[in-house]
Amino acid sequence: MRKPFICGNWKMNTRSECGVALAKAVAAGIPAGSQVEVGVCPPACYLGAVGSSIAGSAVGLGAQNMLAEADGAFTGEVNSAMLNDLGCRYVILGHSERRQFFGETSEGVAKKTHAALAAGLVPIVCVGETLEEREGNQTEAVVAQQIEGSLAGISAEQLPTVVIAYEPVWAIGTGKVASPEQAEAVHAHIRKLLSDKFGSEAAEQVRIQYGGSVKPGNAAELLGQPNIDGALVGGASLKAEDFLGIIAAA
Ligand code: G2H
Repeated sequence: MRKPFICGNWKMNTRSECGVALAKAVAAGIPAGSQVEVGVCPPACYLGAVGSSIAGSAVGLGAQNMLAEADGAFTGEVNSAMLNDLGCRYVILGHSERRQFFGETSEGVAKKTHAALAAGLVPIVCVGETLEEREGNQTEAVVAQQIEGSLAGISAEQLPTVVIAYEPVWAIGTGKVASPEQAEAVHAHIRKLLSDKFGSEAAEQVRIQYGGSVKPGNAAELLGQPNIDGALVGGASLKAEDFLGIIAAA
């Protein structure tokens, strides 16, 4: 009932020409009639070029971040109106790299989530624990706090539009992937949290992606779990062949 959603997070990689080639190759490689939703999130400076190259294809465009504010004096930033203008469908919010390197808080992510929804964008809200937190048996509490904070003020009617990405920080770009059982346990926990807060009907509709070293070789087992509804893919989204392999596994 939940459509699988595979999204590439290119992070701060690619250049215009190779990004366009990559996006085109992904669009061309998706089998006709595929039941998988696919997105790519290039760096902000390449959204226009990549977006034009996949216009009308089965691949949606997404941004990696945005500011919640309307136009104004915010040097170096982009907002939801600009992402709309460029044809974006998705925006990744609160990725752990933004929380870690740019001081993003769940409170700030909630503001962005509201702004994204108001603009008709699909927010991909990222949560996940560090290795230290996992080893201290704090995974469930940390994820609960992040979910609670990042979705503050969201209504049950808005919730089904939101995508959650569970990305254990210790599995990001490290080659260490959470086992399907570890990932499923946290995904089930997240769905229970959503169900308690928003009701089971809304919670059942929310796609919860797994992220952290997803590759063609581990994707099928992860995506076969009942509460894993897709993947947010970093490194393996930079090669069309690998990314298409993950899409094929969904
Ligand atoms: C997690 C993921 C993409 P990777 O950050 O969001 O990256 O697949 O490289 O671990």
